[in-house]
Amino acid sequence: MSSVAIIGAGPSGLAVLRAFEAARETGEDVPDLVCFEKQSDWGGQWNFTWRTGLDEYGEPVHSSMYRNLWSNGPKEGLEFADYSFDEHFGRPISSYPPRPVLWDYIAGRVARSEVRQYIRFETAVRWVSYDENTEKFTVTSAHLPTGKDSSQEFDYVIVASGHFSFPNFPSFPGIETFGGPVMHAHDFRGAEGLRDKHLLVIGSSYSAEDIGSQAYKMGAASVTASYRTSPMGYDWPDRFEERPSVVRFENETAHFADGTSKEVDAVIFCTGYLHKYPFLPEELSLDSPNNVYPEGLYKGVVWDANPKLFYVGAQDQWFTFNMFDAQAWYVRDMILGRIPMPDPAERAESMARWKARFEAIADYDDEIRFQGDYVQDLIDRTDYPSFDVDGVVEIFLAWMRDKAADIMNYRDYTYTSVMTGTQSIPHHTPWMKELDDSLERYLS
Ligand code: FAD
Ligand code: NA0
Repeated sequence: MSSVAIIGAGPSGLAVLRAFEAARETGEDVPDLVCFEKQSDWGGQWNFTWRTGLDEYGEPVHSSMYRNLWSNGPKEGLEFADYSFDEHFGRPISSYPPRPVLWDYIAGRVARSEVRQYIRFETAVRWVSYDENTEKFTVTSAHLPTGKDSSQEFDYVIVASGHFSFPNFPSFPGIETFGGPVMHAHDFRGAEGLRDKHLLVIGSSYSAEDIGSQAYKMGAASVTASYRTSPMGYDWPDRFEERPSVVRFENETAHFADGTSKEVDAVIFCTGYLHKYPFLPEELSLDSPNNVYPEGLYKGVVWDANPKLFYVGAQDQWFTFNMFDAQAWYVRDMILGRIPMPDPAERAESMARWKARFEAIADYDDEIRFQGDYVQDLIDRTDYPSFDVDGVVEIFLAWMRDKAADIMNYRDYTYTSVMTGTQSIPHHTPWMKELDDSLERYLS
């Protein structure tokens, strides 16, 4: 019996466990599985913590999520094909649920199976090495409550440790003279303290958009978003504006590339995250910007330089949970031998074809279609329940249009599930007025 180590029990690692469980349910012999998870519960980013910096064991805190985080895309885009929202909640819900509701959904699918027994919680993977002679990996991990280290051999390793946890934290001239709070989005836990404050967010992607919107919602005096390459360009309300790059700080004054300046009370770096795998040697470690086609991965999951190592969830994400499923089922079938591993030349040819298409991506619409085709390519090759991927692409395109039309209220819009045909219902309270993100309030 072969053995598989899975690093991380977030949505990607859980997708892998669920994929093997599904094979077991059909009578297949599956490998010995060990899933290492450094947090005390599953859910990855969706497992909120109030902590920042280091946790109670001196480990870097994983989750970058915060209070009052509501899904930034419609749930109809991420729905599992084998476990619908209808099945979990028993009735239609809105299209943009808050974090605890999505955590409940993720956990609900795996809680009713046997997969929890494979997870070693509060156990951080410290190092993975590969022996060319034995063709096995050695995974060294630390049980955090006891500090006890242990090592174990595996035939395969699946990296599902996420890539929105290690901040990309640039510097700006004069920032050391800024007297107010300066933090990265990774350490942001809620906007309540920003009421009546002037906030500067640096960046022009999801974190800048959402943390800026949170601050606005919670009564910030003003929000200024500084872009490096291009503005988000939404029709922002009064008190919310975009300016080009910060060129320097002088105490509490930020000076921008267009010659303007603004005095602000707090600065949040929404400058993204690094792919960082401190437990992997260089030759096994993915090194990529955050994009939809990281280099070195055949079919987006097989580490080409050592095809016994896999990554799940390493792409930038339009599709999330159902893409992790598509990847997990595919990786599972490679490990089970249901899908043969192509030789290096065939892998190189496939990667070159996808890369050429990736390099031709012109805009976000193209990028969404690229990821849709990638998901379709994977689900066509396994028994993961087929679903209308093009329908999901259309939902994402509609979401982009709806955001452009109404950036502060788009979360009040509703969409139709391609899995069940269920039309979602509006949440009982408009997003701008809803200050309670609890599951109880949501379902009330
Ligand atoms: P993660 O969720 O990051 O899980 C990785 C797991 O690996 C964690 O549990 C971690 O503790 C564990 N781990 C890491 N290193 C080790 C180690 N050395 N040893 C043991 N365990 C380890 N997606 C959406 O679809 N909708 C959203 O609205 C949305 N909002 C987001 C908001 C924020 C602020 C962020 C940062 C991301 C958001 N995402 C959203 C994307 C999110 O990353 C995915 O939904 C999903 O969580 C990715 O799953 P994952 O399992 O790949 O990674
Ligand atoms: P993210 O927004 O944290 O989302 C991660 C941004 O940082 C880009 O705008 C980039 O600009 C900018 N940047 C990088 N270096 C910079 C520098 N030196 N100076 C100025 N700007 C700089 O990160 P990215 O990678 O999207 O953007 C980096 C993930 O978190 C996403 O998957 C998102 O879905 C998720 N998220 C979700 C939510 C919700 O669901 C909220 C926050 C984050 P440039 O110039 O490279 O364009 C509510």
